[in-house]
Amino acid sequence: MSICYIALGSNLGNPLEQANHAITALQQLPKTKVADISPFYRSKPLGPQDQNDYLNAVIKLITGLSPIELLDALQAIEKSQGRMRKDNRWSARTLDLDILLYDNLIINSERLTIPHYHMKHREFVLYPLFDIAPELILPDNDNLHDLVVKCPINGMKQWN
Ligand code: PH2
Ligand code: MG
Ligand code: MG
Repeated sequence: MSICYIALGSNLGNPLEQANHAITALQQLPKTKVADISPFYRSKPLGPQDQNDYLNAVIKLITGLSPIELLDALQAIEKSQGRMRKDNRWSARTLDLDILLYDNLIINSERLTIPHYHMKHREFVLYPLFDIAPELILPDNDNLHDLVVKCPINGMKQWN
């Protein structure tokens, strides 16, 4: 079994419902347990500013799915919750589920980049990850605590 951390983001179609629905779907994945869920945060959009604030959270999974099987499963959940794939990577979305980390693997393939791009500089990834994994060391030996200390919180608040 492997330990992985998933970033959840939503800024369309009632983000709180999207997040809760996605977590239920993750709990139903084969060979997979939801081991922890961070608090839900409200963050300013990174990228185009003419979109709603995001709900962001991080979820810890223990899974027997391979990275690609997990990616397929996450994309199926995104799709079932109305995710439209647009050309603009940073456009509003009902649900985004990104694999941040998968054990200590480093993967750079056409479909998957793990650790997730730019995760070291995004408050809406680092803070919720730190909430549930304060001792975490990244595959390149960076210490999560040090990354959090260096990352401005940028007005992020609890969702409620
Ligand atoms: N996701 C993006 C683009 N911008 N901004 C915030 N605050 N949170 C996100 O999850 C997010 C974003 C693309 O995946
Ligand atoms: Mg994504
Ligand atoms: Mg994303």
